[in-house]
Amino acid sequence: MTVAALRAKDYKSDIKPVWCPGCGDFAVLSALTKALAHLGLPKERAALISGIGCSSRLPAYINAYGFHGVHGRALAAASGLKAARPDLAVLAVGGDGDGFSIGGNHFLHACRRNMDMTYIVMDNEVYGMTKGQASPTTGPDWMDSKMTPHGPGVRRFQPAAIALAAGAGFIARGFSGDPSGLTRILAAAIEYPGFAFVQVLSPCPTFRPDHRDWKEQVHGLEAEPTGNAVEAARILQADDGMTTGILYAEELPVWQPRNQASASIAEIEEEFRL
Ligand SMILES: Cc1ncc(C[n+]2csc(CCOP(=O)(O)OP(=O)(O)O)c2C)c(N)n1
Repeated sequence: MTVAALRAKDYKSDIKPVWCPGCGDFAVLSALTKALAHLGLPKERAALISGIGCSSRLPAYINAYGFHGVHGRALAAASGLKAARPDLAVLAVGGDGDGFSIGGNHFLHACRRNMDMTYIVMDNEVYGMTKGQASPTTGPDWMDSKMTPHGPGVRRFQPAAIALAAGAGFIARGFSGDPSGLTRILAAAIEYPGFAFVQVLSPCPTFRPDHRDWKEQVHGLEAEPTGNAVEAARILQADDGMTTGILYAEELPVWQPRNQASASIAEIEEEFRL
């Protein structure tokens, strides 16, 4: 019996997104379902893991396995799942606050551990869910938050450069206003054997209406994706934060737990009995 190919809409759950009108995350959801359909990944082979935030709601809108965990811990949960179920395509998703602030330490170590998973950060340079505080990627002089009325005043976190320094082998940046470019990047990230990091510039029209001009600011990487870390460092040094494309892709040793033998719940209980 042949199984009918899945279409993008087959990966959409019947839960209606509660994102604000114009939120860039709608386009990320749609690009992701298209990438999954393009790859022909069966729904029962995909798992989406998130922390907390508007963007972290995404797993609820995808018709696959999903886990909506605690703030900043998407990568920890995703790593545990991948260790236990290496057969699954594991995707961690969330926002810049979730991933680079409270989850920043997990981001660094996920990059260097290089488990085979995809990490999609919908970067809107703000904490959307908690109504618009500055995040690590907010510029130093953004003054629209009552929490930082004079601007955060600190340098931005540079997710792509930091991922490279921490040892990630696949680093890309997409834009929700370029859905077909984003679909291609997401498909390549899911296919990549190792930790694939995708920063998606995904505007929050509610708290960052100034991002309307992102459309004019983004520009595609002119060079072919490089597998040379020194060349990638040069690209990222010159990067204005708006360069889209696959910025670095090199296959590196993938970490997996040595002992895949699984214990029964009874055996685990026995081991921990006092
Ligand atoms: C331990 C903990 N601290 C703080 C919060 C409050 N909180 C919920 S979402 C969030 C930030 C979300 O921002 P981001 O990850 O950028 O996602 P967005 O909502 O912008 O998509 C914060 C601080 C929380 N839920 N748990």
